Amino acid sequence: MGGVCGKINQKRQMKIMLLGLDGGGKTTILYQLKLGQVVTTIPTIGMNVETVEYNKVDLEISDVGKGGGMRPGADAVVFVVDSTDKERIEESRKLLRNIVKQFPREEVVAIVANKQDVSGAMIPEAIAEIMFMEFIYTRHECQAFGISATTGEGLYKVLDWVVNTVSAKSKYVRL
Ligand code: G3D
Ligand code: MG
Repeated sequence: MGGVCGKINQKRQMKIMLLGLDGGGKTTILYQLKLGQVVTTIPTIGMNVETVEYNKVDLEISDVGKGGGMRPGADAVVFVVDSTDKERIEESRKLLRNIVKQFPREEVVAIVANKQDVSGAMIPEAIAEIMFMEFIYTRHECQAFGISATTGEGLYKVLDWVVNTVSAKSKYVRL
C-alpha cells in the first residue's frame, strides 16, 4: 500500500544480544527464531549472528559464545537462564551483574527463564526475583519471561516486548 502507509512501512533495525551461561539455550533460541525467516547468516568465531525480520523490524540477533560479553551498539540484551539448573542460578546472577556493569544506563534487558517445558523447572517469577536484584540501582528497562526455546513457547512475547520497549526510546524515532 502506498500513501500514508509508506511512512509506517519504513524498515528499522535493532541489535539484540543473547547472553547467559553455557547450556542455557542461546543457540537453541537463535535457531528457533531463524526458522523460515533468515535474511543473512554471518558466521563469526565465537559468535553466531542472524537477521530475523519481525513486525517490520530487522532484528540482528547475536549469540555470543563462551567468554563473550556485551559489545557496544546493542539495543537490547536477552539474558537466558536455564530454569532447570538450580545449582548455577547464583553463577548466572553474577554473570548478569557483570553484564549490567558493562553497558550504559537505560538499556533494555529481557530475562528469559528458559526450559519451562521441563517439569520441576524453576518458575519465571522465582528467577525474576533473583535476577531483578541486579537492577535495583540501575535504570534499565527490565522484564522477565518464561519460555521454551525447543518448542518456541513464549519466545515471541519476548520479541514483542523487546521491539516495543526499544521502539519507545526516542533514538528510534526517525522522521
Ligand atoms: P547455549 O547456546 O546457551 O550454550 P544451547 O545453549 O542452545 O546449546 O542449549 C543447551 C542444551 O539445552 C541443549 O541440549 C538444548 O537442546 C537444551 N535446551 C535449550 N533450550 C531448551 C528448552 O527450552 N527446553 C529443553 N528441554 N531443553 C532446551 P543438548 O542436549 O543438545 O546439550
Ligand atoms: Mg551456544
